[in-house]
Amino acid sequence: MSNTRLCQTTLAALPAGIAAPAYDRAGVTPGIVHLGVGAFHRAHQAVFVDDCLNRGEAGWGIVAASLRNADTRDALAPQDNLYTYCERDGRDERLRVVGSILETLVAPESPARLIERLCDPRVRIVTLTVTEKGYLANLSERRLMRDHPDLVHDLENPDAPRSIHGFLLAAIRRRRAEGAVPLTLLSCDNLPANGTVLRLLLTEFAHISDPDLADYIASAVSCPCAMVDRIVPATTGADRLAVAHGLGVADAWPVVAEPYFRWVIEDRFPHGRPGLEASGVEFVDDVEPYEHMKLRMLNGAHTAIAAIGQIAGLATVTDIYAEVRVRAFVDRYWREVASTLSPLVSGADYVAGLRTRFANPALRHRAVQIASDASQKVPQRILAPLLELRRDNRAHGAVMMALALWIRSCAARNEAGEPIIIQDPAFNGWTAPDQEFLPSEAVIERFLGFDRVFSAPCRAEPGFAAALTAAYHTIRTKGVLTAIEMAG
Ligand code: CS2
Repeated sequence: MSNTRLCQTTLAALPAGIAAPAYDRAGVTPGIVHLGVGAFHRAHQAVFVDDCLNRGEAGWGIVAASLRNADTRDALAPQDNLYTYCERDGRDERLRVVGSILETLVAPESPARLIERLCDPRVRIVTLTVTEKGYLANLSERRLMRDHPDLVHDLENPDAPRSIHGFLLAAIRRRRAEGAVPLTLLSCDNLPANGTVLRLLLTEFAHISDPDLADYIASAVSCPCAMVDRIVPATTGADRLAVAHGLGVADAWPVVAEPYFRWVIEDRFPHGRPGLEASGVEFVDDVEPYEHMKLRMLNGAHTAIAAIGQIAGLATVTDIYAEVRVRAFVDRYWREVASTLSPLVSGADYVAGLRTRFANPALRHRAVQIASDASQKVPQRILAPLLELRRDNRAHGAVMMALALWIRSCAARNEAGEPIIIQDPAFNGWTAPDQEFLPSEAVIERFLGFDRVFSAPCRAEPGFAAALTAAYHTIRTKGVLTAIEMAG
C-alpha cells in the first residue's frame, strides 16, 4: 500500500529533517548504467549522482542492473526506486532519501532490455560494482577464466549474455554499428588498476568472440581507474526497522553506511561526466597511489581482522577491534604496510581515520561478510605488499601473520570448535587441506599450491614457505590472540 511504503507519493509527507530529492524525477534522463546494484553502489555512487541531480544536472540518472537475482528490483520497484541512505557515526543517525536510480533491471530476466539500456544514446558511462569474482578472471595473472560457464555461454549467446564481458561487448558492438558515442567504463571495484584490468579482460574476450571489436575498444573505449572508499555493511532487519521508525513509512531496501567516503577517479571521460567534484569526489591523473593506500591499509587490515574474528568466534569488526591485542597488531600491520606507499599519499592521516572508522559501534560490520571471497582479496590486499616488503628487506612480521591468519580461518572449525562459515566459491572449488589433521608444514605446502592466490614467483621465493609456516604454527599452538601479540 503506497501510503505505508516509501515511494514518490509518500515523499512529500516525510518528517522534517529527512533530505529527499529536490529535483523533478520525471525530468531526469538516463546517463549512466550501473552493473551490480548492491548496497555499496547505493551508499556511494548513487548518493553523489543524487547530489548532481539536486544541482540541476538532469542528464545523469542511473539505470541500475542486478546481474544475478531479483531481490533489489523486487524491493525497489514498489518504491519507485527510492530508498533511504542512513549515515551513522556511532552517536547520531542521518536519513536521506535518494532518487538517482530511475529503473532497476534484473539482467537474467531480460538480457535484451539491459542491452537496450546500455545502447541508449543518452547513456555515456557504465559504472560497475560486481565484486572481485564478477570479473571471471585469474586476477593475479589478469586473464579470463575462459572455461567459466558464463563465458562459455556468452560466446554461444552473444545477444543473451550473462557476464559483464558479454553485456559490455554486446553494447559496444551495437553502439558502434548505430553510431552512438563510445561508452566510458568505470569500474568501482576493489581491484588494483581496476579500469586497466577491465579493459584487458574485455579485450581478451573480444579477441575470442569478435576480434574486430578488440581494436575498437583499444582506440575508442575509455576505462579510467578509480579508488572507492566507504564502509557499507549488509543491511539487517534491525536497520530496516530503525529506518522505518525514522521515516514513518517502510523501506524494504535501505542502506546503512559510515559518514566517511572517498572516491578518486582518473579524469578520462571523453564523452562527458557529471560534476561529481562538487560533492568532494577527486579527479586525478593517476589513481595508483590512492588505490594502494586504500587496498593495503583498509582492506588488508579488514581481511586480517575478519580472519581473527572467524578464528576466535567474534562476530563484528567493532567487537574484534575492541580487543587491545588486535588494535596493537593492526597498528604494527599498518606501520609495515605504510612503508610500501607512495609519498604522494598520507598513510598517517589515513590510519588515524581508520582507527575511528573500525571502532564505529553503529555499523555492525560482520567478519563473515568481509571474509567472503577472501581468496580473491588476499593477493592484492596482503600478498602484494608482503612481497614488496620482503624484496626490500623491510619488517613484515605482521603482514606475514595476516596471511597465516587467512589460512587458519579456512579450517573447518574455530578455536571454540564451532564450524567456520566460508563463503568463497573459488576456494570451495579447490581441495582445501583438512588442517586439523596435517602438520603445519603440510598445510602451508598445500596452500601454496593454490595458484589462484599464490603465483609461481611467490612459491619460489626463498624462505617464504618457512616464514609462513612459522606464523601459522604459532596460531595453531598458541592461539590466535597470543600469535598476533607475538607478530611484527
Ligand atoms: C571490505 C570492503 O568486504 C570487504 O572486503 O573490506 O567492502 C570495505 O568495507 C570497503 O572497501 C571500504 O571502502
